[in-house]
Amino acid sequence: SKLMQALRVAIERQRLFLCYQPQISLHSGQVCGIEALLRWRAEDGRLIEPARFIPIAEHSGMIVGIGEWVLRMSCFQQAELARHGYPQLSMAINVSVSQLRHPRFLATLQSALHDSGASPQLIELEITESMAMEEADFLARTLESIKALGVKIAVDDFGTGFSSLSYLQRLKVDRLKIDRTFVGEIGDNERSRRIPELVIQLGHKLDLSVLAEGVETAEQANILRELGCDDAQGYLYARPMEPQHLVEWLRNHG
Ligand code: G
Ligand code: G
Ligand code: MN
Ligand code: NA
Repeated sequence: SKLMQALRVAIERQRLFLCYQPQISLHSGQVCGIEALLRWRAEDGRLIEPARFIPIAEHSGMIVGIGEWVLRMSCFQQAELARHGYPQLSMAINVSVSQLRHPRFLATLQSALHDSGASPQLIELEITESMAMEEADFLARTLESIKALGVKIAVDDFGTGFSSLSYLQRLKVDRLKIDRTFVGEIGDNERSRRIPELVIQLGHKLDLSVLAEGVETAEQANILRELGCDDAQGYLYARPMEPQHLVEWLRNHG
């Protein structure tokens, strides 16, 4: 397709880059981590959203190379933040299923950790809930190898899949990320808080930390804190930003 060809050219011309969005502890108010988010700057300067090109990258196999690059860049960024005086910040990295399925994935992860000097305990791979559901057998083994390296696992978009709870029993994950569709309505009425509340309780019962995505207002943050949610991420705190702005942002918000 045309978009696939354009993506191929964009990779050659290094038009893909990572933005970083801070995550805040609702307990302390301090920054606790960062999520790396992929962006594509088109030749005319517009940004193309990952939702548009990740599926094409998956379909064409380009995701393997892209994913490898994302993994390495994010690990190097974590190590660089440590050198800048932020040695405790975790780095969340989105991974796709075809990336995990690739026989070289573990070796790639290991060399990214080794070459960058990133702390494995501060690297968190995000898998989506639908991925966790569909690939439970295969993932159970892969996640064990990943966790043997000390790397953490988060379930992204939690609550939007079919939420069969059986995979949570089987897969050794560390964190649930409440999807932003639940967070957006949380201030509207008491009823809209019931699912986030239940997810927080479920997560804590399973000894998982819980992060709310898409927090845009102080009211939402207050409600989530009252519900016991651990961490939050969203425009209230910061939009995803380019790496050159990250350290300055941290200095002003640390
Ligand atoms: O930043 P934005 O809302 O546009 O991201 C939308 C989704 O794109 C994310 O939730 C995530 O699932 C996916 N995504 C973002 N960056 C990456 C990446 O580096 N790799 C993969 N596989 N998916 C990503
Ligand atoms: O990995 P995941 O699909 O959850 O990616 C999160 C996406 O949500 C990012 O692409 C980011 O651009 C977007 N995002 C982050 N914070 C907010 C927010 O407060 N509101 C909205 N609408 N989107 C957000
Ligand atoms: Mn994510
Ligand atoms: Na999400």
